[in-house]
Amino acid sequence: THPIPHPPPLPFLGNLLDLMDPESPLNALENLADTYGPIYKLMKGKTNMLVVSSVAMVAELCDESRFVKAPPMALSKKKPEEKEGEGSSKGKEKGNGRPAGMFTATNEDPDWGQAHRILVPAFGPLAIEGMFDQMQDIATQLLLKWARLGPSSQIAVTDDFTRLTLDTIALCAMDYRFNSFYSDSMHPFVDAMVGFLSESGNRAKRPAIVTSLMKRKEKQLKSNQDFMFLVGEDLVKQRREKGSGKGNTDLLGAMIEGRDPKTGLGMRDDLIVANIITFLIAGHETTSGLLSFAFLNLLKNPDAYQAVQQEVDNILGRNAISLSRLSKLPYLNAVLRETLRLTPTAPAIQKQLAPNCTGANATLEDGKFKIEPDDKIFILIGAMQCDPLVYGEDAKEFKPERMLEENFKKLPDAAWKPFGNGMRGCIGRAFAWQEALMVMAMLLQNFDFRLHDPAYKLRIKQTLTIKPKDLVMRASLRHGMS
Ligand code: MNH
Repeated sequence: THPIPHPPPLPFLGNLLDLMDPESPLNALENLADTYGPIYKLMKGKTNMLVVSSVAMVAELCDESRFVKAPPMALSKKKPEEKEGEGSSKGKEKGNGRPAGMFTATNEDPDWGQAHRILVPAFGPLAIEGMFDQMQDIATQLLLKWARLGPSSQIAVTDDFTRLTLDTIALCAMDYRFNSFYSDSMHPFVDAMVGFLSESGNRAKRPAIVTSLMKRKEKQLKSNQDFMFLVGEDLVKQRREKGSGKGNTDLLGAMIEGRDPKTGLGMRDDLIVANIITFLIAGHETTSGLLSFAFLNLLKNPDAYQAVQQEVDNILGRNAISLSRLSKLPYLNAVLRETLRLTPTAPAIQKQLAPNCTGANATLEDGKFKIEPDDKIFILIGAMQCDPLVYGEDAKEFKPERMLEENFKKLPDAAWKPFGNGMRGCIGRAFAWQEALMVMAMLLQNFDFRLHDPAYKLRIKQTLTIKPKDLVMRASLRHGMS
């Protein structure tokens, strides 16, 4: 075996300082990959973090019999303490007294298995198609806002896309309206969520010992979390009282009424609440980032912009959007795929060795690099998706053509993983895709866009996800309002 390259660690802080890039820790990790190669090691506290960025090694990491998801450090709770009984746990026994939502749970957590089995059909193609009208409702609010603002207004792109995606997931998941387009200040739930996310993100960058000294931050984090849970509990209670009446197109209804085919049991209320919060968080920042980067790419690449607008005009004309027309937009699909290749908005995922994985299986590149059971393996999705061995020397350029179906099909499986992998891959993928296609199509159909500052240069704003920083556009209606 070969030693895994690594920058020199510092006593006590480990390699933490290497992550202290003024722009973003992600940037720092990518720069280190340029120096140390497609696999390198960082010491963070007591654990080693292996950072991987080649398609070949990611292909191995996608083998679910050898590697499993390691729940993200920034969000993970303390270890679950002893659980009572089997199957669905009593739930109050976890580190902070609350169960883990699907995103943060481990594979072994019976709460994950239960939620997964109940929710996979609720996120399936038919259910998502059933959400079309609600998605369109919110998209129309955005359209009207930009139409009324008029061509001389400066549009804060990521802010408005965040309003859109948040209102969309809340309406589709639980029939609740945040009405973000009707107020300058955010809904109190959203404030709590933003506070919670920003402190969770900051924690990932600080040594644990520093965080443990910041009592005020600790209290704030907890009170934000308490508030989200209170609102969530209230929503579940109200729904139980009035019944869903919406069938299974609503995720809250599916969780309240659904039974686990394996155990016959329904989900506990505290688990439903944890997952509602998970969907609101996982379901909005990523999609809003995707939409923002997609517009930036189009505005920086006039040929692609023209091609996609032409396609939208050919297929939609001035007609209302429908599901069947949305399925006929290959170039727009390619624009979204290429955007998530260059700037995957969930920029990294973590793996670790599967339990009982030993010998040659516990290595990468045929025995070359040995992996230890405690190692956390960090996949830099963006760097991996620019692997020159797969994407060539122009890998960093925006070229939607390489993502048209006939070319996309020929890529190695591991070469495009913005939605993660296998059974722990994104459950909201079809939801996000339908929403993004619809919004892009509606906006391109109705507006001409330009950058407020034609010289805008991309800088990344990183929280748990990434977005383009300070992106400002102007929008003018192409035809009158109909
Ligand atoms: Mn989503 C998991 C990316 C939209 C809900 N999502 C993941 C993972 C990635 C990801 C990557 C895997 C994480 C890991 O391996 O640790 N998700 C995205 C992107 C978009 C997105 C790039 C939009 C673009 N996700 C959505 C939407 C929802 C959602 C929309 C909900 C409505 N995602 C989830 C959930 C999981 C997840 C829940 C965890 C699934 C599981 O582990 O069972």
